[in-house]
Amino acid sequence: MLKKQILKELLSASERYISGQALSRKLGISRTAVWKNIELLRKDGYTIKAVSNKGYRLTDMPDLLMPDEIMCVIKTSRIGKNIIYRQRVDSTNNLAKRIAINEQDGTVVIAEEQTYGRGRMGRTWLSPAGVGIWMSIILKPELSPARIYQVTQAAAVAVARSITKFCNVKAGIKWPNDIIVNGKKVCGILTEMNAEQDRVNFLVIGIGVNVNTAEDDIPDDLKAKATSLRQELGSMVSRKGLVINMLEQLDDVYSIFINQGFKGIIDECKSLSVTLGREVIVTQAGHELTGSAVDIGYDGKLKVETADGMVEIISGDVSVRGLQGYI
Ligand code: BT5
Repeated sequence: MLKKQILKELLSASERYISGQALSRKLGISRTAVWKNIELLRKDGYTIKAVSNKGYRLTDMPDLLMPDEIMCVIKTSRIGKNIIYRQRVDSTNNLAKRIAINEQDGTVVIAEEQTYGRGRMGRTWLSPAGVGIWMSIILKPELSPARIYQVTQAAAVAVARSITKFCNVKAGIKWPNDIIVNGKKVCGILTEMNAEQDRVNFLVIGIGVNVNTAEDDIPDDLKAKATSLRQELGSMVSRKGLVINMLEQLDDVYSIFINQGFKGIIDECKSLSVTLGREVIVTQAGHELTGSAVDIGYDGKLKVETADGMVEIISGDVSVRGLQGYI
């Protein structure tokens, strides 16, 4: 707690030095306690310069997704007020599901590395250390389990918005859960829930973003489909800055969804879509259908015009002609 308060003071002092005396006065603690917590911050990887008669100045920060730093600056009403951080975990979704019952709505689990990152239907999600954003958000909405697929789309809107704004590159949504930049996937979303027949106990929204992954670190069989923001922008991206922005956008879009329902986000869903107006192949429980993606309904279902008429889809694997290798 003290460590977090001192970090906050150092961050707001920016380029200026702040004296140990000023810190001890402001936080109501002894100068020894100030010094001890400065040492703890240094152990976490912060470079803090100490100059006699001037005080302390933060000169460098680790490129780690440290919760204290995120919680200090984030401006949200619900999401990210509580952040649980791990260097390495099997899957942030697994950890989130294990602890969700006892954690508050909006709790975020973030890891630097996942050893068993998961995609949908038991697929593997590559999550190497220090280059991505691998996080899960615990939500406790009063929502029928039948509408959970809409929350995935709300999250996709927030992620696409955030990447577009923060990285200044156009990110689109491949319905329902992929975020696409320049025709390739940079992010996937995995929503899981714990529910009773008509009541959701909790939801876990898992978000995986390839931020600074180098081209060589993407396996050959994925190169045609997957990319990272670093590859598309030609420069490194601050994971911390992006995570903060993303949590703020998630908080905003989720509030709109809770207050207004899916209709509050439908326009943005459509305008960010890279699926609409394209030929698609949808695979659902082993069945395949081909058609043209013509609309997203007010309930979030994808409307596909097929040779046999209009079909409405809630979930499934969608291949879009012209994207990720579908010619
Ligand atoms: C997804 O599944 O796209 C959902 C991914 C969710 C990952 C997050 S990370 C935090 C949280 N914790 C978890 O354990 N998971 C969530 P799906 O649509 O099924 O796509 C999976 C497919 O994408 C794989 O079969 C690969 O073909 C491909 N893939 C695997 N790793 C990838 C990566 N890092 N980037 C892009 N594509 C990848």
